[in-house]
Amino acid sequence: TQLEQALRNAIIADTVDVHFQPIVRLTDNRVVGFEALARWNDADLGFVSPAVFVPLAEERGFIDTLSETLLRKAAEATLAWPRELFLSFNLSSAQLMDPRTTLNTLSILNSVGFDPRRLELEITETAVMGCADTAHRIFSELRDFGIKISLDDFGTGQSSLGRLRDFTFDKVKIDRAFVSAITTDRTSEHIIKAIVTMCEGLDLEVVAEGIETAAEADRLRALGCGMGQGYFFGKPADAASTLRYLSEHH
Ligand code: G
Ligand code: G
Ligand code: MN
Ligand code: NA
Repeated sequence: TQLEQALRNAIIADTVDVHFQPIVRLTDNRVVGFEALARWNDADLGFVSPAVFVPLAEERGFIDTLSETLLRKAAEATLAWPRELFLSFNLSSAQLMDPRTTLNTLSILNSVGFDPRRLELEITETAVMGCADTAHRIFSELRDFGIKISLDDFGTGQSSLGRLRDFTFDKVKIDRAFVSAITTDRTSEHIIKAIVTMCEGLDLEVVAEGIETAAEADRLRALGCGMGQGYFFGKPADAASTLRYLSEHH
């Protein structure tokens, strides 16, 4: 298809970019890390969402190439950051079924000079359903090198709790759907409260995603949620803007 060809060309021409969105500690709003997000603005097609081109790359078997390029770019960008913040990177389901993922990831980090202990890989609940054995092995290999694993979009997939029981995670990211309802809907508030309590018991870190207002941040802080991410703290921005952001925020 036209889209597929354009994406292949963009990967070859190295024009798929990576943006960064801040993740803050809610107690004092200090920036503790950034999530890397793929951005592709095609000369002919205009802006294409990663929600479209990531699945396409997976389906056509070039997600590895795309993802490796993005991870390299993201890790390189962190070298200019003024302090040691973590980098969170989204891993696709196809990569969790590919036994080469661990070595590929480590060799990129090694060549860039990025400490694996600063990397977190985000995985959605549906992604770990595909090939549980391979995913288990990849998880434990990655964690042996100090890479952390986050469960992304928590609460919206199928069998969220089953995932928590069957796999070892370091962090849970509460889906935006719960967060955006927290100030208006008691049910969402109770659900978030329960997730926070559960994560304390399981010794998991918690990030609330999609925080857009001060009221939402206040509510989450009061509920004991450790970290937050969303437009209220900062939108995803390119490497240069991220450096500027870091010089303006503590
Ligand atoms: O940034 P945005 O909301 O447009 O992202 C849409 C979706 O694409 C999200 O689910 C996000 O996790 C995913 N995504 C963004 N960048 C990457 C990436 O580099 N790799 C993978 N696998 N998914 C990504
Ligand atoms: O699936 P994942 O959680 O990786 O997707 C992250 C996406 O959510 C990013 O692509 C980003 O564009 C989007 N996002 C981040 N913060 C906010 C927010 O505060 N509001 C909304 N609507 N989207 C957000
Ligand atoms: Mn994510
Ligand atoms: Na998410």
